[in-house]
Amino acid sequence: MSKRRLSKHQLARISENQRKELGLEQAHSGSSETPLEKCNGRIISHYGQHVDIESLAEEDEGAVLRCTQRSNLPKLVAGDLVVWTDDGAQSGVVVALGKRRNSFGRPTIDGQYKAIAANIDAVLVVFASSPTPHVSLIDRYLVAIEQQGLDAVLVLNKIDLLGPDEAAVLDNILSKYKDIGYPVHKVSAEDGRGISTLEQSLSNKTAILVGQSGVGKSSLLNKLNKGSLADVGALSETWDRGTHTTTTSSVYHMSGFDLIDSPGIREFGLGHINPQQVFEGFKEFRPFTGACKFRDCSHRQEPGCAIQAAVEAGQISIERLQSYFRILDSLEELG
Ligand SMILES: Nc1nc2c(ncn2[C@@H]2O[C@H](COP(=O)(O)OP(=O)(O)OP(=O)(O)O)[C@@H](O)[C@H]2O)c(=O)[nH]1
Ligand SMILES: [Mg+2]
Ligand SMILES: [Zn+2]
Repeated sequence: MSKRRLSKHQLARISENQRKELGLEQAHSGSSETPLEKCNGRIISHYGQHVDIESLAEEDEGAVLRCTQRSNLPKLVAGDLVVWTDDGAQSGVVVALGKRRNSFGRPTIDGQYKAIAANIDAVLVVFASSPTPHVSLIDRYLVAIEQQGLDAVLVLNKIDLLGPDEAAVLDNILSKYKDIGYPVHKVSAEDGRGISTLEQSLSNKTAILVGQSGVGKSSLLNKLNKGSLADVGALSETWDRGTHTTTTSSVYHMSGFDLIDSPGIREFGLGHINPQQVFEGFKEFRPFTGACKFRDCSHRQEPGCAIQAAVEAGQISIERLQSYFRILDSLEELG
């Protein structure tokens, strides 16, 4: 990425966000990790052996520099606040990582949690009519998002492509999530519908776009920016899928908020999550915690099951309960 200068307005906002982060962090600090007030940079993206950081140092605030990182540090991710030192040649070394307020991530192949981005306020789960959306993928995302204590927002993109039948099916899906309490947005990165409402909801936040390859995450970012920033790729001609155009997560400054674009995925594994966390990840189940007759109720066929009763009473949708079972079954297969 080439070095770019940010506008005065953007610089002012970064400092403001930075101060906000410091305030938050000091309120519940007490850890031995690097205090955030010492941080002078923010990771914009991670490429192979390098990271691009945005300087938060007074002298060159907003400048973007390519850095290496000390080998004792964990893998740095977009949104991390760090301490870097200048090596005098328009580049630098990251020497410390500030305490992460939170992170969003997914498991590695051996089931270890791996962060994708840090210090975020909302996760935008993007889906579209094409590639075909899978409700169980949405639910997997929601479990992972809930487990990290982050706010989830559902974004249906490409509404310009919907015929009436398809629109009705998707509306039905969306209304279920709305009932649970998740904000939902229907947008088109093509014709701009829904974009300004989405934009308003992101004010002063740092949000990350996640979802399958090809659903239009980068296109949405460009539309929200009113100009082209991120590369967009066509869908595969043979398969109903994207072509993995975005290859690394990157922070972009928009007007009044920050957006992190992330690479699309095919599957979202939950190898880092245990069955109890899956239950908690279905947030409409939580009021019924401990209410079943049997303490180890599987909620499948036991008598006196509060979850089954809630389904009967229309408080939990049968689709979500089935999705919960599917996720549990997939965890068992793993292991
Ligand atoms: N009709 C229509 N096409 C869209 C819309 N948004 C994106 N597309 C198209 O969908 C394709 C994929 O868009 P991208 O923005 O690259 O998708 P992505 O989610 O960033 O994909 P990855 O980077 O591979 O994860 C491109 O051909 C876009 O032009 C939309 O709202 N309507
Ligand atoms: Mg992309
Ligand atoms: Zn039960």
